[in-house]
Amino acid sequence: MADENITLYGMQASLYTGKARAFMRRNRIGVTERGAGHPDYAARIMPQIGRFILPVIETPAGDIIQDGTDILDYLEAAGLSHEPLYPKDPVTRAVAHLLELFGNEGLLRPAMHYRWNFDADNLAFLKISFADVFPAHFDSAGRAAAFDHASGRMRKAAKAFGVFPETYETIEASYAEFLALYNAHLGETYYLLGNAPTVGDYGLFNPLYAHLARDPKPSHLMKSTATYVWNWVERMNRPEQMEEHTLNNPPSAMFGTGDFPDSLKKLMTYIGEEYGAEFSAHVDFANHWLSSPDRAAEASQGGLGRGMGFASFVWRGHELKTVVMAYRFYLAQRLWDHFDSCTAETQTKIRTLFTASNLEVFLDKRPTRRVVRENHLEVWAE
Ligand SMILES: N[C@@H](CCC(=O)N[C@@H](CS)C(=O)NCC(=O)O)C(=O)O
Repeated sequence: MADENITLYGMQASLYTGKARAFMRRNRIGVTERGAGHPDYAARIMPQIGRFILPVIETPAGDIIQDGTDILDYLEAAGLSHEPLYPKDPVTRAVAHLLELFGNEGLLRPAMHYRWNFDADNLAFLKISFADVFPAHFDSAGRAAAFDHASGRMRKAAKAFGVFPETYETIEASYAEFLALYNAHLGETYYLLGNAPTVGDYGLFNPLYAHLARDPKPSHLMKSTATYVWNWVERMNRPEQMEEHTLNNPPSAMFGTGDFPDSLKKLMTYIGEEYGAEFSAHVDFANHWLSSPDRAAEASQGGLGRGMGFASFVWRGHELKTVVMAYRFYLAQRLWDHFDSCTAETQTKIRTLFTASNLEVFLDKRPTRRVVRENHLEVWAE
């Protein structure tokens, strides 16, 4: 390797690269970023991870880690972080895992809508941003063709997440509600769960950075209607040690069970409304899929494609069908593993808190098999 830094293969406009980069910046971990158009990505990295996907890190010792969540855990386990990813209080940690799941996966509709349905505002910007993943030898016609191909795939992906002309208005209203709630919360605290970022902040950072803070259309929306959220995005992405002074009474520690502010509980209630039915339908779909003998045999053969099929549910008055991805269960398992490891007394506290916001589905609705990651792919465990 060229230096002693970790190499991050990513892209400025990539949603899932955001949290890996922010974590390394905040923890001042030496990193050299390469766009995935770098020749090493195609020649050395892709053959090892088996598909085109971002982010990936390669350590000076030659370890290759794919997946934003696995990257954070790897760096934390290597002792490279100075801010703990997981809150010590077990109830707070359950909330962090819920927000990790929702942040990674529950805001894809606004992220994709505000990126791909405002071409007059966004397209010139996106064309330049996407060049990160194109080989350097492409000429301008090659870049234009590659952008058309990549953006065509992403516009298709937006539909798979439920973004259609009939849902645009509801997506905008629902995202405005999210921004208002998160903005109100961040008017009381610098981070989601107190005085330092956790996996919950990093989960939310994914959609709220590359798409919703950075693309021109939603960037203006965030700056003009949710300034505290914008400030949080900047803070999450900043390597300098900051002495903050802009809030009147920010928490001096992480929140604990007894002192969750109302603004956090309102955000949790929003998650139940926004994402509960979808999550539940996806688990039902996966269990049905797993219960068919052919599928079960297929599942035990190794890597899963990204999407298993489409599940139907009602979202804010719309009949939606969205793509079911095993990766979401991989994230939800982190909440379940934590919950299952807690004492009965703590479990009761977590359940009481989740029930108050209609979030029991996220504790109780589970696939019949676990998802594990093997050779950089999601696989159903035996
Ligand atoms: N769970 C994955 C999600 C990665 C992911 O979907 N990355 C996108 C970029 S933000 C990607 O590589 N897409 C390429 C494609 O689907 O072709 C992670 O965090 O690594």
